Amino acid sequence: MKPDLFEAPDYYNLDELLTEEHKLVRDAAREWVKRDVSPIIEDYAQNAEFPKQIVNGLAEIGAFGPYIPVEYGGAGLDQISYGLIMQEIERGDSGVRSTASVQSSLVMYPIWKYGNEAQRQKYLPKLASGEWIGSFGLTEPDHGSNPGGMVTNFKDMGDHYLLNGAKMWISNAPFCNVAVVWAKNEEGRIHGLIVERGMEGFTTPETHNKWSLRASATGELIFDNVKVPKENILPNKSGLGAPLGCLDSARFGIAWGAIGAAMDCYDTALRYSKERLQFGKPIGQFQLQQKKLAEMITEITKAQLLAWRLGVMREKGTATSAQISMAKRNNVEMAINIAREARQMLGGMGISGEYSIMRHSMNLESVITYEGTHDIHLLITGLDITGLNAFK
Ligand code: TGC
Ligand code: FAD
Repeated sequence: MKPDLFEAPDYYNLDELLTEEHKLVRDAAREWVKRDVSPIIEDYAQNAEFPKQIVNGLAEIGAFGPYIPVEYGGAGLDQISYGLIMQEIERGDSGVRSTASVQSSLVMYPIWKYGNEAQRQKYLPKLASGEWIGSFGLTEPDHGSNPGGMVTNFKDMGDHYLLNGAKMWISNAPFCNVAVVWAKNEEGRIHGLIVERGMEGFTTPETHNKWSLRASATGELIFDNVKVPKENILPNKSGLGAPLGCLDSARFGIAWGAIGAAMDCYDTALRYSKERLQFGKPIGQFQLQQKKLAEMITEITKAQLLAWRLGVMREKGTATSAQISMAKRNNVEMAINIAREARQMLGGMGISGEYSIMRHSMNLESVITYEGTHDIHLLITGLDITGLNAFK
């Protein structure tokens, strides 16, 4: 792969909206991605392998639990810092950002918010340091967009719960040490259970043949009469709102992360347009190519403003789930469109692993699907503005 020459676009001087701490956190993540992710990620994606050696680095830049209090090993940062870290990681690769998103928002967040003190003390420091990796089991083979229909279930056996069912498309599953699993009790109420690797009847087969998110490990979580200790249930919230609350946090991170992927594609295409000569001129001198670049930077700038404002509202605690949906949907679509246009600007080189664009483009096909599909987020906005439910 070409050396990482990334220069971040900031057309509206948005750095002026950031604090010194934001910039320090962002720059540390940016440097780490340049040093430890960019040089290796193409090979790992080509080999469909997660680069486990970057786990310590992710922990060091605060990517595991950016906003989890320091007393539990988290970085104790604010929401905009969290967003900036996700932006920088996804600038490197969406699959690496996936690992950080799942660990932070889908595993540490529910343990912190819905768990008891013993659970926080037991799991959060190990997850923050990267000693343990977590996964989040909500999606099932027959229940993706409609997680409320899940069939994974547990029975109260007196001194333990007996868990049965299967989860599919689970990031980090093949090597996770611990999984936050959503399942129904005998009354049909959804609860979160903490399942640990090594519990009898718990297996995590890897999903192969992915053309997208190849540097992230995806798999199933299978529960065949797994005895889960009673102290492993998350006691402080139940119902579908519990997993959906975690998704709010992860979707917020994706709204920022997608900007990173888009910035990388734009920056690569801009540089290429000045270097590549055709008909005796740099291709960046042709109006058609300038149109692409001008539209890219306009869309990136709009997405940056949306994410920043959402971060301010998240920090104040006023952002609604529907507002988060709008940002996730808009910014991922923005990124996928930019990846496609940028790829065309590189001509044949656009499909080569010499450059990051095709990898981003393929990754974003997962990002536009997971954490709620593009359609589902549109319907969430539709419901919010009309009061009419078009899901069912
Ligand atoms: P609905 O009846 O609307 O709601 C059920 C209960 O949940 C509450 N609620 C929320 N609470 C917190 N945050 C949210 N965002 C919430 N949205 C809804 C709601 O108030 C209600 O509470 P209560 O107390 O009245 O019971 O539920 P529904 O069954 O109609 O479904 C609504 C729908 C379709 C929007 C929702 O189910 C949905 O978002 N579907 C998409 C599924 C999804 O996003 N799955 C993601 C799986 S995880 C993943 O993809 C990780 S990828 C990670 C990576 O690698 O980065
Ligand atoms: P479906 O729900 O079957 O949707 C198929 C199509 O129908 C979509 O276009 C959808 O928009 C549309 N559709 C569905 N319902 C409606 C409706 N009411 N109105 C209009 N259109 C509708 N899940 C986890 O729990 N944990 C993870 O860590 C995780 N990681 C993932 C990693 C990857 C790489 C991928 C690809 C997925 C991951 N997922 C994870 C699962 C992801 O959240 C689901 O794929 C997603 O929610 C969509 O579910 P589905 O694939 O079953 O599609």
